[in-house]
Amino acid sequence: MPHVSDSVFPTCSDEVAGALADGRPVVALESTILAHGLPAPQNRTAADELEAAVRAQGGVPATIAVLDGVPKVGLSAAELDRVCDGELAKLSARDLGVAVGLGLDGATTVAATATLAAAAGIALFATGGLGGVHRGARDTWDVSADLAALAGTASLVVCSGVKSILDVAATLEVLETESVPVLGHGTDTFPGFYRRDSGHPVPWRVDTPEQAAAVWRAHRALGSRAGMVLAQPVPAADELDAQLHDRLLAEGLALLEERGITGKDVTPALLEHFHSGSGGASLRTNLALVKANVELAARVAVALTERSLAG
Ligand code: PSU
Ligand code: MN
Repeated sequence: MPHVSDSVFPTCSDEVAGALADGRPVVALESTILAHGLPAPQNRTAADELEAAVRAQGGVPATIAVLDGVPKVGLSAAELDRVCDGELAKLSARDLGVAVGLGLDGATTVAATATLAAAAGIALFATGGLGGVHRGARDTWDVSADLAALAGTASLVVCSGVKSILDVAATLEVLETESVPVLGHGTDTFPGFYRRDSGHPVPWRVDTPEQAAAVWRAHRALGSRAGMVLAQPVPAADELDAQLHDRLLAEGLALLEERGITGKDVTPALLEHFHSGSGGASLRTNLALVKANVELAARVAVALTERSLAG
């Protein structure tokens, strides 16, 4: 189990600690999507809805953030308020030590959340879209640390593919190089976040949470240290219109250039452009896909705890 040192071992809420001790299904949820991916006040409602979605499937939610320098796994309502209200820093895996060492607050990305979740013993993790290789990465070198984290962290991330703002083909190549299995759930094509189909095939397909759980068990039993991606498309009724999507993407990328936005501000700026430019349509899409991913993650977590799969 990768953990940094005993002094920064994540602090689990009583509920999460109890569930882990009893071997009950737990699903990790990230906080960057709340603090930087969704606007207020919808982010606070989303935080509750996502946790409720885990519970509805029989799981225990564990939203993760760093508060006052403490990596927390499982947040109280007041702590969720802080994540959603405040001006929290965006913490990727490399920033965890800084935040802990300096006693800061921060919202954790996929990379940082997966690191803390695995350290706490939580395999399942749900988010919206994985970070990846950005368009133009040949010049900017902008490749999300989410990929490196997945390469070395035992985390099963349920997502709607990678954000369509990225270079999807290059991201899939990196995942292949890093030996991170990529599974489509009920689909032969890799999802494109706001859109159901990124135009790229998915290497493997499963059709049930039980199959995903069986693959994860075997992946771990074979000794892989890598994570795994379980990708499912946004529900058809919530998909963003193709033309609107393509227009907002072109505009958003131009805006980045114009404003000189780089580094960790790129993804939040593009998501915000989609949300404002679509009059809220992309926000509905984003919320719908995260909720569906959280539900699927909880079902896989439940399947993992079932003894019939133990062999
Ligand atoms: N999924 C969403 N919204 C988000 C993210 C994922 O629906 O805001 C966040 C995750 O925290 C992910 C981050 O790790 O975007 C990627 O940021 P970057 O490209 O800077 O690595
Ligand atoms: Mn980046």
